[in-house]
Amino acid sequence: MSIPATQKAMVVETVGGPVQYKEIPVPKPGPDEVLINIKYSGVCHTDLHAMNGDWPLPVKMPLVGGHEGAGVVVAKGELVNDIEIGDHAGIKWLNGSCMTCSFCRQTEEPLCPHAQLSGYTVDGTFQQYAIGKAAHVARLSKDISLEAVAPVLCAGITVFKALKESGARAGQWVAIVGAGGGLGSLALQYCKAMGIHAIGIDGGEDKRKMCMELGATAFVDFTVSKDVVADVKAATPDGFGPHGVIVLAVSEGPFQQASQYVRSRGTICCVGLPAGAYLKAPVFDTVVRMVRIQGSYVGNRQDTAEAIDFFARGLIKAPYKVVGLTELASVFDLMKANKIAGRMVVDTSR
Ligand code: 8ID
Ligand code: ZN
Ligand code: ZN
Repeated sequence: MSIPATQKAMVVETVGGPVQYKEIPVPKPGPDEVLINIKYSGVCHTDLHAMNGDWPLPVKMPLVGGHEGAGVVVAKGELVNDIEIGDHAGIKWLNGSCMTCSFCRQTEEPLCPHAQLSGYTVDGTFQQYAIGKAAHVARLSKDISLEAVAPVLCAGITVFKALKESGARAGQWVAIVGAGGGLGSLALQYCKAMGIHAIGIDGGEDKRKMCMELGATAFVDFTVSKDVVADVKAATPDGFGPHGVIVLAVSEGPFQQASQYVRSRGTICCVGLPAGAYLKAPVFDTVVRMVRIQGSYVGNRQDTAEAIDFFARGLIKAPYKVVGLTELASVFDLMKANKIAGRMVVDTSR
């Protein structure tokens, strides 16, 4: 396989942007790494946070963002022997971890203090050739569509993990806050596949229509509802509210609102990462209703394999739209305005 010396990439030079289409060198994989010819990459809201330097976590600059990259392995280091040139593979948020700390030893590698993050602390997938640690790249069978699976590599893994963390079982109810977005649309499909009733919460008729088509049992439009709390509770058969809440929204309000409609004994899983936001819930209510509030952060290698397996079995079909890599800036503009229903995926060849 011939590998060019240079390639096309979208590069952010300074915090705050903009993203610029550039010709940059193709990186060389280290001994435990693979080089993947990225064909498609999903665009996650995290990529926007990275460009804007929103979080209390230093971001690499200049930066090639992106962490939902699917493609073909074109080179590998000498220590890599369980993945071959020509195999299909995906680069996810967790690019690598130390494998020896107490978190890594217990397959809690997202908590590794030395973790490398794709499109954040190391260059990611908004380029034609990207590097991943062989131990962490997602294995993809060749019959899987690379463009369709791309969003699963962050959004899918993350919501699948959050649903597991929520403890919700088949037949129970979960509210998906931000159901019309990238993570949300996949969450609705995982709920459906897992036999969980989903109450989608988001804004606008387009998102309502999409959420109902994706299998939500009910939808609450937070932009028109006079009382979101009452509407969410009323969507459950006994009116006591959902057993789980997966908060994916990129604003602080819904994180605090969730404690008002979650069912007693229920779990609120915080997944969205709005800049500078804080959690606030009444202590009295949290105690006497035995509410659990917790964070959920991507997934480990096993969650990755399982999330992809759901997709490979044809159980996960969330809407996505493919545009050229050169259009990344306009994707970010739509994302800022909350105008993307589902996921946008960039094609690195154009
Ligand atoms: O591991 C993690 N915890 C993880 C992994 C991946 C992504 C966390 N994230 C974070 C991202 O960094 C981002 O902060 O999850 C958040 C959502 O990512 P996304 O799904 O990629 O974003 P999106 O496609 O823009 O969707 C967000 C949706 O939230 C809705 C918007 O309308 C949009 O559809 N929303 C908002 I903003 N406020 C809402 C509200 N009050 C709301 N929906 C309901 N109620
Ligand atoms: Zn992501
Ligand atoms: Zn570690």
